[in-house]
Amino acid sequence: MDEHELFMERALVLARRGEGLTRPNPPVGAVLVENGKIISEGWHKKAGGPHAEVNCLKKVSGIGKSAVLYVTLEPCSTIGRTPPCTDLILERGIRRVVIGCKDPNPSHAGRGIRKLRRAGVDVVTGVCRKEAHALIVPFTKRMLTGLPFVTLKLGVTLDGRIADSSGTSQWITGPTARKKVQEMRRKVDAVMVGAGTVRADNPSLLPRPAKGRAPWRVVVGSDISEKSKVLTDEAAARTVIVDGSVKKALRALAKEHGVMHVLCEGGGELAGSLIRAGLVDEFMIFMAPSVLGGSGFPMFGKKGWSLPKMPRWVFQTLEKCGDDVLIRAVPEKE
Ligand code: AOF
Ligand code: ZN
Repeated sequence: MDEHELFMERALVLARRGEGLTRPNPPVGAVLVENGKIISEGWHKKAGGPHAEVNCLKKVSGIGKSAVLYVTLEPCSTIGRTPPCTDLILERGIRRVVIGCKDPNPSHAGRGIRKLRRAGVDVVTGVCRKEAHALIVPFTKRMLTGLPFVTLKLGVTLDGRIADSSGTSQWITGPTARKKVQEMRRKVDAVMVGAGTVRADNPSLLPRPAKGRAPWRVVVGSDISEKSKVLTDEAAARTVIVDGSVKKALRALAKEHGVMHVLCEGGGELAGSLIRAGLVDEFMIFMAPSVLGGSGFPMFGKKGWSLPKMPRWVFQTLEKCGDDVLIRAVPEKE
């Protein structure tokens, strides 16, 4: 790893602290380096609040000529809720900026880089580009399509069952997998389930410990008890009931509440319908080394596909997760 990558990795770590907090803005991290040492750090905490660069630069007074600013995302160049970071960089006399990836926001894309270069700043781009891109995938999806990025997470047996014939699903996967799901809930803007899952498990759908994070809860189907946790707990105001088109509801959540990343946690019927609607961007399948057999609930519902029409995925990663296995996959592009 070269020096640029080392400091960009640190900026990425800082940026990740903002995941789940910044909607509709992307999580961004910045570090200021002088003589090979980090002298200041910052990250974006909230839309409307200071950008990562501002949080990083406000902590230092005199900035030396040799200082290098590392930012995971191209600095913004126009006035949004906050003034442009490119102006601040120039004002503070920074002569060298290292960027992770370009901002997909059409009102910035490439402009920030050009503006800095025109002012004589030495700009290096694409350092840790893959990771920097990966971090803002939900932001990019919403920005370019108006729809949030949907991760479908299911905990299944080896034979693809999510509950036994009585509807009991707790617990198919082990504590390590469940802990990982809590981490995932902390990073998203909304957690979605079908009404059947609310009836069967009465989940809160909130991350534990919450630590200031309160993703929207989305329940698809209206047939749930008034006493359900999602309707009665302290975060009840943030529950949306969808009794119609899921796509429309997701678009509205993206538009009105800046929701960029939705985690769907089942059940099978909703999972199947999301696939049919082409709404799933990523699959996270936790597979337990156990079997429920034919009477258990199938992970994608009762209705299937014919072989020529079956959905195909591309496996991305496969890892052991406690006693279970975590498969990350994405839909195959036609
Ligand atoms: C940066 N640094 O930390 C972030 C950036 O409304 P505003 O002023 O907050 O601007 C939002 C846009 O700025 C957002 O759509 C994205 O393009 C960029 N986000 N840019 O230089 C940051 N969060
Ligand atoms: Zn900015």
